[in-house]
Order: sequence, then C-alpha cells, then structure tokens
Amino acid sequence: MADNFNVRLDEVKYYTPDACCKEQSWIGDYNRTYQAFLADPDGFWDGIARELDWFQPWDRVKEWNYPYARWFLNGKLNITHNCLDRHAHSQRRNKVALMWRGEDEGDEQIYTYRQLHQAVCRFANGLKRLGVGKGDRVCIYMPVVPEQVIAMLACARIGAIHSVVFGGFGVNALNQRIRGIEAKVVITADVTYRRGKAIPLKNIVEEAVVSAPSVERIVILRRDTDKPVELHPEMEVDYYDLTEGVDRECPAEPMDAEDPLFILYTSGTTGSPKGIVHTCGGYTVGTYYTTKYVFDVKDSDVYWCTADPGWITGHSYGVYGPLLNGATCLIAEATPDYPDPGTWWNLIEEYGVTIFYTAPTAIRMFMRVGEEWPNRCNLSSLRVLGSVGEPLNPEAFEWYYRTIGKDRCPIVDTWWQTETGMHMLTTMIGEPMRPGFVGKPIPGVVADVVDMEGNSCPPGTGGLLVVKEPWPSMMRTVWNDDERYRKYWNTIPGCYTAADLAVKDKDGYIMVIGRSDDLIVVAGHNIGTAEVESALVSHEAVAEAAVIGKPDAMKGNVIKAFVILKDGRQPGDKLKNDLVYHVRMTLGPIAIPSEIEFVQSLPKTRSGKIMRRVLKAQELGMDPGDISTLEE
Ligand code: 6R9
Repeated sequence: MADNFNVRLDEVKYYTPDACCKEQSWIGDYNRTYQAFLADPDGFWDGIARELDWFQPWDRVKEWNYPYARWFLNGKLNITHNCLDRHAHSQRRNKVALMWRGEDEGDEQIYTYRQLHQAVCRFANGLKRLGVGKGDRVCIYMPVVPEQVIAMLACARIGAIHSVVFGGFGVNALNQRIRGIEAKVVITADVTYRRGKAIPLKNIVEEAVVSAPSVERIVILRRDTDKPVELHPEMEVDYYDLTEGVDRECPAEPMDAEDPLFILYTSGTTGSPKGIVHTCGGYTVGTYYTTKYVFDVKDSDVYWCTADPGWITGHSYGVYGPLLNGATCLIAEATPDYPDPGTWWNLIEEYGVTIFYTAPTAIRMFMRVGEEWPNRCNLSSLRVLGSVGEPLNPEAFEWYYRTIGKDRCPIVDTWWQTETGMHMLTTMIGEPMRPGFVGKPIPGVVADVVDMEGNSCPPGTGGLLVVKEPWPSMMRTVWNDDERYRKYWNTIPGCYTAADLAVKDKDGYIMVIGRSDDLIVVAGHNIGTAEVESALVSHEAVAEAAVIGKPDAMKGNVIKAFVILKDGRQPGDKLKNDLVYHVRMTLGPIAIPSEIEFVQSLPKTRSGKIMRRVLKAQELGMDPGDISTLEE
C-alpha cells in the first residue's frame, strides 16, 4: 500500500520549451486557464461544450449525486454528427480524415471527411438491416483497418453501444466479453496481418460465440480476396454485402447526453474484467477538449496515435478526439519493428506527421535498437510528442526529446485511464517539462496525491493518486456491476481512487510510480493477475497459480508465474511450454508469462488470499513489508 517511500527530489531538472509554442497554443497560459476553471467549473465546461453541435441544448451542466454524476442534462447530440457531418458539410469536406497504412507499402486507404461520412452512413444502414438499433450491444473484434473505425462510428451513429475487443485477445477473453455485454452482433475480419503473416480471426470468433446465445449475426470483413473464407449463411454475412444497395445517408440518432456510447473492458484486480461504460455527452466533450488543448490540434496537423482502437487510447485519441477536431489522422496496421525498426519513422516522414502519440514501451524498444533508425528519416514535420500507458522514465524522456523531437517538440506525458475516458494529468504545452513527472492536473480536473484518509501528502511523500471532483468523461458505471463502480469512489472518502501510487514535488508536479493493486502493466497494457491465474489454473496439470509483475527494462513489466502442479504431474520445460501455449490460446499473446517457476506452496493470508506482494519481494530481493497476516 501507499507506505511512505521518499523520493529524492533534490535533482530538479526542467526543460523549458520555446516561448512561441506557448503563445500559439490553444491553451495559452496554463495557470490562468486553470484558475478560470476553478473560479467557475460549470462555466468552464459549458463553454467547451458549446464549441460542439447539439440537437438540443442542456438544461444544466452537471448534477453531482456522489458517486453518480450526470453531465449536460437533457442535452441531445450524436458524437458522429460532431466527428463527421460538422466537417463533411463545411470547408473540411474534402480534407483527409483518415489515412490507413498496412504492412506493405502498397497497402493504403485514404478517406476524406465526405467519404468517411458516407462509409459510416452506409455501414450504419447495413447494421440497421440486421435489426441493430439504439441500445443494442455490438462487439467489434477487428484488426486496425478503416472498417474498424467505420464500425465504431456506425454503431454510434444509430445509438448502438459498441464494445471493441483488442484483436490480440484469445477465445476465452473474447467469449467472456461477448457474454458480458450480451452482444447482438459481432463484427470481425477473416485475418489480421502481423509480421508478414496472416493470422486468422474468424475461427476465434466462431469458437467464442458457441456459448454466447445473444449473438444473432457475425459480420465478416473479408480481406483475403484471393482465398475468400467461406461464410455460414445462417449466421455470417460479408461486411460489404451488408451495405449493398443501402442508402448513403443515415441520419444521426439524437442521443441523450447520458445514453451509453460504448463499453470497454479493462482488467480488474480480482475476478472478471470490468466493462467500463462511457456516455454520449460527457465523453464527447472530454475527448474533444483534451485532444484540442493537450495536443494543440490545428487544421494543418497530421496526427498519429499508434494505439489500437481495442484500447481506450485508440478510442479517445485514435478515433473520437481527433475526428471531433476535424484532424487528419493516420492509423497503421504496423508493428514498430517490422520489417525493420525504421518503419514508424518512415511513416512519420512519408505522411508528414506533426503530432505523434505513443507509449514508453515502444520508445524504450527504439532506444535499444539505436538512433541510427530515426536518424535516417526526416522528422522535421513533428511538433508535438505524446506518451501514455505507463511511466515515461527520465532516460526515455530524454531520448524521445532529443532523438525524435530534436530538442524542439514539447512532450506531453499524459496520465489517464480507461475509466477516466480522457487525459487527466499532463504538462500542458508551453509549461516547463520535468522528466519522470507527468505534470499537473489539466484545467477541468482536480487531482491530488493523498494518504488513506484523503489528506494531501506533502511534497516528496508517496501516496495515492486521486481525483476530487467529477469530470465529464468519467465512467458512469461498470456494466452490470455497479458495486464495482462504487468501489472506485469508496476507497478514500469523497475521492475517485485510481489505484496508482504517486508523489508530488514542491511545484506540484506529479510523478506516477506504478499500480497500488494487482494489475500488471505489460508494455502499457493492463493485465489482471486474476485473469492470468485463472487461465493457468484452467490447465489440467495446474493446481494453483500466482502471478506477479517483474520490472523489465523494455516492457515496463513482464509476467512471472508461480505454479503448483497437481499431484503426479512432472515439472519440466515441455510443461512450461504447454502452459505458455495454454495462456496464449485462452487470453491471447499479450498475457503470456515470460517466466514460470514450479513451486510446492504459495504465501497466503489466513483468509486464503495469495500474498503476491511477498512473492514479489522475494523475487526482487526486497523487504516483504508487513507479513503479520501471512499464514503459518
Ligand atoms: C490510458 C491508459 C491505466 C493505467 C493507469 C496507470 C498507467 C497510464 C500513464 C500511466 C504513468 C502515464 N498509466 N498513463 N502511468 N504515466 N502517463 O493507459 O488506460 O489501459 O486503463 O491504463 O495505466 O497505472 O492507472 P488504461
């Protein structure tokens, strides 16, 4: 827990960006904007919401009935009207909205705002043909292709609630999520391409829907036109056949600000993953605002967020936020080091990317392979660099700043979560940057580092990172499990607890240290210990399992599993491989342990809970802390 760990704060180092980037930025002066927000929080959000199109204005900005908030009460809007129609019916009509790049150079697709509008309307009409309507849940399990974005927007267009599942998840993870939301339709593709290989997705879906009776139809994007996969007509329909002969217009469904927009699953510390619910009004306002002000998006920008829309970063800053701002967005089905570690830098040069948003794990990988790769490319188009997903350590910050940003580009290290929907902490453009520290709450957010009683921690003393006031894009509930929602607000009275440990410096800059719970952040992806453990235990040879995160220079953390075998089962390398394979098949490649140790027993509390903290301390040669609850 948040024991007091003292961080050395005496080696203070700030980077001060060029003054003109502050003068020309949307945010202008951070302190002044923050004070204006504090003086009139509702007025602040009201002003931002007015920059968007609403079918009906709101009566009140917010209603706070702890821990439940409602925002923009009785306001009616549709996020896709704001992402598409607003631009397609203005001088941005022929502006490029979406550029997609596959692994091969020739694989490219480009949509203007007008074209994207039309593609979304057509697919939305296709979904209507299948009987999908407002409030129905649709699962999207696709690779990073334009049709993935189009499917999300088409759902939002007609008021269906989408739930995107990352294409790297396996059968069980997908099945659990489809059943959780009782999806009516699943949208998928025949294959995803990775490192030159076609990886089939359709068969995973077919297995995942077997025990999911809610699913009526599977829509399949057939990418491999040479060998089109066969469709089972009673259930399966081709993506493009569905839009044959449909109208190119599909009016955007007027949605109440508080209607759900999407559900996105995130790993829980115990039990099953949580379906985080975001709503139409607040999420639109929050992602529009942060994309505009944190990244400083202007009409001339070319924006690239490397996250897959299967994660919240891809939702908020790969799709919705940039389209709400009428930006030109690049998406790529590209692995950072395939065919070589120059791929991403080539894309930046080729497309003239100006705003680049990625994760520390990628930055550290590029650091390791050397700066000759980015140095071969002309990266002078870049003007803003972003980071998200895990702490950006000072070494990675400096490398990113010098080698990629050439000492010119501000770095916005953004702290936020699936649950928060939008950026919460960062160093706004123009403010001095402190490597290792994300920065301060953005205007619109009240956050602090506190002890278990909710008292503000003095500078240098670690505590829990909390948010003290509601914000528009906060999650509204956990799908079908409101109890778990209330937990976020009940741990520390009056505060939203993010389960991250943090420390502040004397200037109020916040350093995020890591999770205070049993989530393991591997390469920027949250993985619940519970999920990996239950996958291991579902193997016939395993009696019990416990997993921990082990610090890793590249991935932030890797997973180590401790496994007790059933009587009579022999440990060995073959079994280790079997277990890794088993986890890969059930949860997907992102959750596989990189180390497995066979043990005779596991440290447990008297109530039978595995003390992962003790395992971790042993593993890392640290003091395990209080072990008074440890069983004999
Ligand atoms: C957006 C996203 C959330 C968790 C969060 C924290 C970690 C995210 C961070 C960061 C340090 C940053 N995290 N951004 N840690 N610095 N800039 O990643 O959402 O997948 O829900 O993960 O990721 O631990 O609590 P999500």
